[in-house]
Amino acid sequence: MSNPKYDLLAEDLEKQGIEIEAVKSRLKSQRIETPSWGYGNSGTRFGVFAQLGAARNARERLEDAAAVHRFTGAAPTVALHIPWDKTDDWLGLKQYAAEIGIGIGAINPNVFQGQEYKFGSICNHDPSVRRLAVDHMLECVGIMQITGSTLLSLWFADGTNFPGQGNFRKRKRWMYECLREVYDALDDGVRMLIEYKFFEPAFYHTDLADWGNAYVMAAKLGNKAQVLIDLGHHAQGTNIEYIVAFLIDEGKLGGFHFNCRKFADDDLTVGTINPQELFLIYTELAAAELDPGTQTNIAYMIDQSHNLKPKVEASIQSVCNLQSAYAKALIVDRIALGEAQDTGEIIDAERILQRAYETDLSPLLEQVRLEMDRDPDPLTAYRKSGYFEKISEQRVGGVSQGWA
Ligand code: PSV
Ligand code: MN
Repeated sequence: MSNPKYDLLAEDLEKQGIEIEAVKSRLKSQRIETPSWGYGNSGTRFGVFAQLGAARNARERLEDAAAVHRFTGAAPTVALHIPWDKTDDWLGLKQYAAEIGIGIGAINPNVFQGQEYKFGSICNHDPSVRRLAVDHMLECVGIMQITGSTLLSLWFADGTNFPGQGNFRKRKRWMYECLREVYDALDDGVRMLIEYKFFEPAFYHTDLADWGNAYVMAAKLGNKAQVLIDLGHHAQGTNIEYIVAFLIDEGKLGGFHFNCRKFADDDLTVGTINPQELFLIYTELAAAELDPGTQTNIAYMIDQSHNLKPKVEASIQSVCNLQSAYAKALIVDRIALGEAQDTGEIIDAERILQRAYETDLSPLLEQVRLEMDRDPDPLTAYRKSGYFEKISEQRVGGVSQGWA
């Protein structure tokens, strides 16, 4: 079935020298992982607002992730957080995931919520707490062997609130020792991703404050360790696309947590407040992907826990925003951009990016979804499906296992 809007767009893009079939095939292979913790009740430190139909346990969270994948075709895996998703039957959970059409992705240890972690985990002055944290991460490595997960995704709440509270250099060495032990337990083909955050819950200093800190740890550990960029973990003015390019060039960009940084944690919808920034990030990612000399293995994950928007809808919206940013990045005229950069034509370089960014690619994305046997408008299709009504009726009462 031909779609006149798509035909017109395809014709225009082809005139610009863009190979439309190649762009479509990249879009079809785009994979985004959603977080299990995004489907349960969550909130801010001021309070939690319960939502109708919010997932109460790991199985329900898998079901929601599977729904997001059914409608988008681009979110085939879900990241788990341990112990929020803990079960005594990992094999059973894995089988259930397969039955409902979702895979288990990154495993996220939680070494920040237990009472014992009040003064941190792997940088804690108390060796017995550091031991506890390492043991929990090793337990997660064991879980990965059952679920078949290839990513251990690490974030630490370690830091101090007051000058003099901690010995920075000792903490740095403890961190490395602990990470080393976990790293050495990783199987072949498994990677450790190290996330950084310059604030919260500690505000005087955090032990992995920025990409440089995470990079140093990853570099010392070895090839299986890489840096994870969470968009929310930067100061407002940070140029994230530059960090992306730099880490890719060093072979140390392992993954993303997509969200929006205009929040005191990291939970706003990716690509809604600053879509141009997301496009510029994807422009770097696409540049690396299209360069035969550059090797990348980047895990694209969302890290958002919506407490205002309906959760499954917000996840579908986020996946669509990521598809849109990627599509625009794929149509950048890279040859012309390179020429403009090499000749110092700043205005031309900027206009090349602007042209791609301002092109409405929704007919292309709709066409891609149709060719993938999905509805061209995932959000509307989801709303019409009755899924939300079903979970709202079914998920009443019971105890919620997880963040809140
Ligand atoms: C911390 O802010 C973080 O970004 C880490 O990735 C956690 O694992 C996640 O949020 C959920 O709390
Ligand atoms: Mn994160």
